[in-house]
This record gives sequence, C-alpha cells and structure tokens, in this order.
Amino acid sequence: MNHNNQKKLAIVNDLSGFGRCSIAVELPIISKMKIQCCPLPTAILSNHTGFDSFFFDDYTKKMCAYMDEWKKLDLKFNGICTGFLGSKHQIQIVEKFMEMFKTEDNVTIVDPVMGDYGKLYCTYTMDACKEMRRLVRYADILTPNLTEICVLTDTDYHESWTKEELDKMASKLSSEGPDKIVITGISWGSYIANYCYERGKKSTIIKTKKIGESRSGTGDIFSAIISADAVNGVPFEESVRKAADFIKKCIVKSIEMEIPITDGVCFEEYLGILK
Ligand code: PXL
Repeated sequence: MNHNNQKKLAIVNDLSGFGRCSIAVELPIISKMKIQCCPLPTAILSNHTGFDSFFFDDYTKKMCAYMDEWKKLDLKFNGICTGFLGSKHQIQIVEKFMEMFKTEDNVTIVDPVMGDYGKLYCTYTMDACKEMRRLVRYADILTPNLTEICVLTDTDYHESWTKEELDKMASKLSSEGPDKIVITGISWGSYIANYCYERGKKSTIIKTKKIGESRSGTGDIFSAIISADAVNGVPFEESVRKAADFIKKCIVKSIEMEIPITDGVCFEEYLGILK
C-alpha cells in the first residue's frame, strides 16, 4: 500500500486543548493549504502555559514507539516542522526523527521555541539550548524571534537593532545549516517587522502596522503557513508576507470579538480565505 500519493507534512509540537497554539492551530491551517498534516505530540496540555493553571502530560517516553510505527508504514514526508520542545532529551528524540525521516528532497522548518522579550522561558535549561543549537543544523528554514536568535548566536540581547546587526546574526546562523531564516516579531516603531534572510540574496525587512498586544499561538500560525508554503513551492518572501498579513487580520478580528489575550487569535474566522 502506498501512503505517499499526497503531499504530507509532519509536525512535532504539543497539543494544547485550549488557547489556540501548537498542533491545534497548525493542523487546520496546513489542511486548508491542501497538505496532509501528521502530528507527533510532544506533550498534552489542557490549555497552554500562559494560563495560571493547566494540566500537563509529557509525551517524551512515548515518542519513539510512535515514530517507529510511522517508519513501518513507510511514510515519506515532504516537510517536517518542529515547535515547542520541553527538554534536552526531547530535542534528542527529534534529532532521531530527523535521521529517520529527513531526506535530500524534503524541507525542514525549525521554530526554535526558547524564549521571548530577551528571556528564556522558565522551563528552558541551558542544556536544552545547547541541544537546540544541534537541531538547528537540520533546518532548511528557521523561524526564531530576536531572543532566540541571540541565544543561538551568542549575541547580547538589546532593544533596537540595525539591519546590519540582523544580517550578521543571520549569516552566522545560516553557516550552521538553514539557508532561509526569518526573524519574527521585531518591534520597529509603530510597526512589527519580520526580517527575511536567504543565503546568497539581499536580506529584506517586511513591516506590518502594529495592532494591539501580542497573543499566544501567533508564532505557530506563522510557522504553519511558512511550512505549508515551503512544501507547496511558494517563494520565501511572499510566504512571510502572507503569514504576517493573515496574523494581522486575525488580531484585528480578535480585538473586535473581544477575545481575551490568552485565548490566542480567532483564526477560524479567516481560515476559509487561506490558500
Ligand atoms: O507557541 C506557544 C505555546 C506553545 N505550546 C505551549 C505553550 C505556548 C505558549 O505559552 O505554553 C505549551
């Protein structure tokens, strides 16, 4: 039996039942973009960690048996996208996943979820950071925020950045593996900027008017669109622009519908127009 007659994307991320992040947003978006989406859960949460209370069930010990079954089915992925990973050991398992399923032909997108606003997430250890640097080598596309690219390149975090400083960090990181890097969510006056780097091309900065506060899960919407577009062969810059515009629309609608910040964005309202 051949299970590989349609484009397929594996996503390695947590499943949070409420709060619109990770698998819960990536799955519908990738499906809408006409790609079969196959999730490998890293943890199961009742709701994401931005809430005061949540149930958390770590999935690390079960991931290898789960991956082995996919190998038995001879699944071939056109893309692999990784997100929130809880520990050094879990990142090592994802490296094993890459060894099992990464080929010359598929595209790997790593969202190195480690921190924000100049700080690592409280659950994130220095050991996990070191391991993330190893995972970055498997990436064709990397989607760090400023905090994450600073950690990955041993650069001190500060507030305002010049394009030259961003170029320096991106080319340093690109030399370790990824040929495309987008630094997401850079505060740029009254704009939010996404910096796009493609090896061998001039870098660009795509600016979108800043609206409201930042909301959880928007990074996952971003990497889902970038991943599906990469599998569908859409040029990188066009894809970054599409993702930024879609998120902005969703934020405007979420404000209009008075959705609490922790609940993410009501992307369902616009899922129909996403291609
Ligand atoms: O991408 C955001 C995210 C994903 N997964 C979990 C989270 C968060 C943000 O807080 O807690 C479990």
